[in-house]
Amino acid sequence: MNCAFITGITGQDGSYLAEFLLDQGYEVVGMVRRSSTVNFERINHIQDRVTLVSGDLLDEVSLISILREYRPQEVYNLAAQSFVQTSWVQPVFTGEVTALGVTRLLDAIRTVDPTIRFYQASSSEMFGKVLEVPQTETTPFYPRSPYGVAKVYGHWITVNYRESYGLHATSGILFNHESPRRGFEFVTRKISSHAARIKLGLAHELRLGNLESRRDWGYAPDYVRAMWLMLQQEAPGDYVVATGETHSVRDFVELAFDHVGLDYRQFVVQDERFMRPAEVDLLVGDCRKARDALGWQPEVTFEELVRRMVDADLRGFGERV
Ligand code: NAP
Ligand code: G4F
Repeated sequence: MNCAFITGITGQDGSYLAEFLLDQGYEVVGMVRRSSTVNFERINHIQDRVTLVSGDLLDEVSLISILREYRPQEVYNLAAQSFVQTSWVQPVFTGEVTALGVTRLLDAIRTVDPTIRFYQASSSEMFGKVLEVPQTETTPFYPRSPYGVAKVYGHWITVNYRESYGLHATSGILFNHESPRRGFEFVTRKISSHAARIKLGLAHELRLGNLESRRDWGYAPDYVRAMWLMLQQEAPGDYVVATGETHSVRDFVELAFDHVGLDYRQFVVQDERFMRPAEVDLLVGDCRKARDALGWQPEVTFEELVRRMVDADLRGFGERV
């Protein structure tokens, strides 16, 4: 039985990837951080089918011990301080986890078993103030946040360990991907949860920042499939994973509120607190390489994604009313 080790298993992507790998017959080992309250909501339903181990990307000793004990063939590094806005408030911490954390894990792999296949969760945020439209694997990076800068470091250290030590180290440059399991602080879930709560009479307004920024939004379960496909390739590499479509935050709001029969203009309030010191105005990816080499393509459309998120929140909040 193949064994896969996932950092960030309690997050949106980690939970979907764990489900996917279990379905493929993998033994799944997931790293969780010690905290005073348990936050296993996204993996409650599979908790008895995965092995959860304590560790932290800040602590290389824990990474080495886990690799020595479980001997995985594949490692998926999904753990990160992943919220862009927080990266301006905690830039050093973001760098420690999201940038240097990658080096700690790569070095643990090099020390324990250099045949392990490694996946790094790189991000379209690295393109930032985009230098080319659409963005591909060769588009130069111009990050616009401490998070984006940290991800650029994570990307290049992955390439460097591949080239320096011959590791099977792959960087998946994933564009935004969402789901009903998305954290409430990210704009899509903030919108879907507010549309549902307003419809149910549980809230009366939605405060947002920049409505004009554009993102290439896909569906998270489609994207974790791409991660796995990358590690099944003979050679490691870099892959853009995206839908090729771009929509504004305003488009997302309009669709979400339309879906519950409301006019968003009556509820949305622009609030300076949610504007960013430097914005990424436009992201749209060209995933031709992933399509040709991996046979990957997205299955859920933007409109369907919005509907699924709003419907899930209507059910979730509806049950609590
Ligand atoms: P998420 O929901 O925020 O999950 C992040 C995970 O990282 C959580 O499990 C968190 O654990 C864990 N974590 C944070 N700091 C850690 C540390 N010091 N040591 C160990 N674990 C730590 O993120 P996501 O949306 O699933 O994204 C997964 C990865 O893909 C992230 O690296 C993100 O930056 C990257 N990415 C995401 C997208 C996207 O659109 N979702 C796009 C491109 C790249 P706790 O539960 O304990 O906080
Ligand atoms: O949902 P967001 O916070 O996602 P962002 O910044 O694009 O980052 C996400 O995607 C990246 C991939 O490109 C990942 F690497 C990263 O980990 C994360 O998953 O914001 C999207 C857009 C931004 O332009 C933001 O300014 O929505 C705009 N926005 C407008 N009002 C808002 C809000 N974002 C948030 N979070 N909250 C608002 O009230």
